[in-house]
Amino acid sequence: MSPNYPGSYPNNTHCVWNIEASSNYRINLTIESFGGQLLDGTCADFLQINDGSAGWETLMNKTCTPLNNYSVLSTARWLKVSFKSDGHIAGNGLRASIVRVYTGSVINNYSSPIAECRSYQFECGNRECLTRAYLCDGFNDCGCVGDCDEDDCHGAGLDQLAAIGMGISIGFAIFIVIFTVTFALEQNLKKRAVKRNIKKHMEKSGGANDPFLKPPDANTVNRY
Ligand SMILES: [Ca+2]
Repeated sequence: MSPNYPGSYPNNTHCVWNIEASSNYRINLTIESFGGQLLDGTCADFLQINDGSAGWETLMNKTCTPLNNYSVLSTARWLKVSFKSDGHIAGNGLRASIVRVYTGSVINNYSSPIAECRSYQFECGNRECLTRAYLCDGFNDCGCVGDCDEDDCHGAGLDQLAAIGMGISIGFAIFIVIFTVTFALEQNLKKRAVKRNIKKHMEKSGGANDPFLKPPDANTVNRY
């Protein structure tokens, strides 16, 4: 069921159910009642059903208009059901049930579409895999309740603090490198400019005999 059923679901609701039956069963899903929101010809609040026979990409149905006693049967032993609402106006929500259907033999010509999470990902309670950046960011990206990305959030998480600290360190290191290189280039340019000026002056005044460039003669030094 969607939250608050049979009342209207909350705004910005995101629910995902990854359903897995035993190896010799398929899944019969019945949408007993559903009402979403159609806005300007686009599904604003919708229900989506994906068949798990070849990954989750096989779309069985996506709707925001009412469904009653609508049934689908999975090809293999997996189904994925998603429900999402936007930020305003809510419908009646979802009530559904599942029954496993014995196939008479083991379905072994399909592999599980439920992926193992990568080392940089977080495994949600509903077996969705999320990048850790989605943890404690204020949005329910997992689409579940319990062991989800927004549970047990007390301010910024350790991962977020570590990421912020690393970002600041990298930024500071880049600043130091740019500052050092710029300073060295500026000093080098100044030295070259001074050398050019001296060379020009020597060429104009006859070179090494130029009193301006020679050290002061002892006789020409004023004495007091
Ligand atoms: Ca989140």
